[in-house]
Amino acid sequence: MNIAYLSLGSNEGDRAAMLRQAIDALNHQPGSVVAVSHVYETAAWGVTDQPDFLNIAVALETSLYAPGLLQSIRAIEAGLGRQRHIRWGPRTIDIDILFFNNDIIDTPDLQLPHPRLQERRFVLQPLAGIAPALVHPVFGRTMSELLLLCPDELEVTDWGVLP
Ligand code: GSY
Repeated sequence: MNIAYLSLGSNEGDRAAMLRQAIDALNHQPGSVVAVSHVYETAAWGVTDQPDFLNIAVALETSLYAPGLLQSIRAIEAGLGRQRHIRWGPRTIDIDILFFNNDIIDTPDLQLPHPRLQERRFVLQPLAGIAPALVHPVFGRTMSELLLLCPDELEVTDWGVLP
């Protein structure tokens, strides 16, 4: 069995419902969601002139390998209305693979660990809640340490458990 850590975000439609539906779909298809972080309302990163996101991190046990998981995630995103028009623009759901075991992958379709996770408080804050001692296989730092070192100053507000 493999363990993947995922970041989920939504800033279009009923954001909390989108996150719940994405968790249901992950449980239905590629594996079992074994941990869900608090939900955070977060200012948009990248293109900042867009609505705030709700973000969570989850741990997923799966028998798929990373490329199969990516394919399954893309199908879930499409099923939840995700359209890939504007890079870093608003979206009903976004699911990013952050880690897949300790794998290091660098292909055009998939880079693992996620190459920008250490720059994003909206990723690290939820992730450190469910996996504080998880060690980044390249940087050798835990998620708690990366959160302390993160330079991102965009606002991240803890909403508690996903409603
Ligand atoms: O990369 C994930 C999609 N996304 C997000 C996000 O999930 N949260 C915040 N706060 N900003 C974002 N910008 C993008 S693109």
